[in-house]
Amino acid sequence: MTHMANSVGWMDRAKDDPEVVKLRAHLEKNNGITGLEILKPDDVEHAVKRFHRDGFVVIGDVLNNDQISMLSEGCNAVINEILAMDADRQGNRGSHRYSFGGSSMTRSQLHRPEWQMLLDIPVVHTLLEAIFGSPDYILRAASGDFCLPGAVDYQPLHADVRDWADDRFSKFSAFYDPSGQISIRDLPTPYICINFLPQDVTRLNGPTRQIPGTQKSRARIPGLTEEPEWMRLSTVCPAPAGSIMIRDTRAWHGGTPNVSDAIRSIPNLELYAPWFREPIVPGITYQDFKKLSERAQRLVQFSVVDSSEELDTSTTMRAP
Ligand SMILES: O=C(O)CCC(=O)C(=O)O
Ligand SMILES: [Fe+2]
Repeated sequence: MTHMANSVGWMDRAKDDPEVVKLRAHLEKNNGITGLEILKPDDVEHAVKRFHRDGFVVIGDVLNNDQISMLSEGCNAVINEILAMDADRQGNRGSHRYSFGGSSMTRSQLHRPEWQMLLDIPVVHTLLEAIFGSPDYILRAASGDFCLPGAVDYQPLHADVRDWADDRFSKFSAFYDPSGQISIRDLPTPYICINFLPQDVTRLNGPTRQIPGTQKSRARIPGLTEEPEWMRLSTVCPAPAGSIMIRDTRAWHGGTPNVSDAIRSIPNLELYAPWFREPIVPGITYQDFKKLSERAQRLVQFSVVDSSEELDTSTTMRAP
């Protein structure tokens, strides 16, 4: 067991600061999407419908207890390395907020066995194949996020893909319509993120907020000062450890306050639709690749380091 003090957060804003106490009471009472459905792993048809309607869906009982412990220990090991480099808890996604991938030179944690384990969960493939309508989706990265107790600020709502209709000269543009008629939001989902929950996600520990049905919206995403309260409370909780959250990365979402006593981690796999690509940074050695199942090898085929090259997996606060 990797031990970790859960007092790793809270510094400038005290746990019993009156504003924090007030926020905690407010969240305890009001946080969470009303009637959030947690589907069963074999409820594939329903999951696909929900995903296309809402831009996300939650499935329970995907990880067993051994997988939950392994993933949780893997997260804690990485978190310990990152926090050792960030005494002030400045984070790399806002104060007390971090990206697992953004903290590795590979922009990924695919070199770790705990994230490799996620590549080989049959129900995940059944769901992805049903959503993409094809088995030929490809891994982009194995990453995720965590927030510490004391992450009291909201992360602004955002999408994880750019809307290329507004950003047409980006050198990373993989989709660009010169006539300006079609944007990435007019297409089927280009890229999915699956977050795996190694602990319960509660009203208080920083549940991700998801705004249902925004994956195809062309509206401007509201900033923190214009965001209505119902959106701030539109969080994916309560959800038990072992669940997964499957997200269309175009849907509006963001981090929320962690005013609990414990770290909340949401390690992930990020997957491109068969027809969509952006540059992929290799994250797994050929030796590790050879140990994976055939199914997992197909998934990571563009993430393997050439056998003659070294993989720099060192921890950094800001990946290149
Ligand atoms: O931590 C979360 O709940 C969401 C984080 C996120 O969406 C991001 O950093 O892109
Ligand atoms: Fe995000």
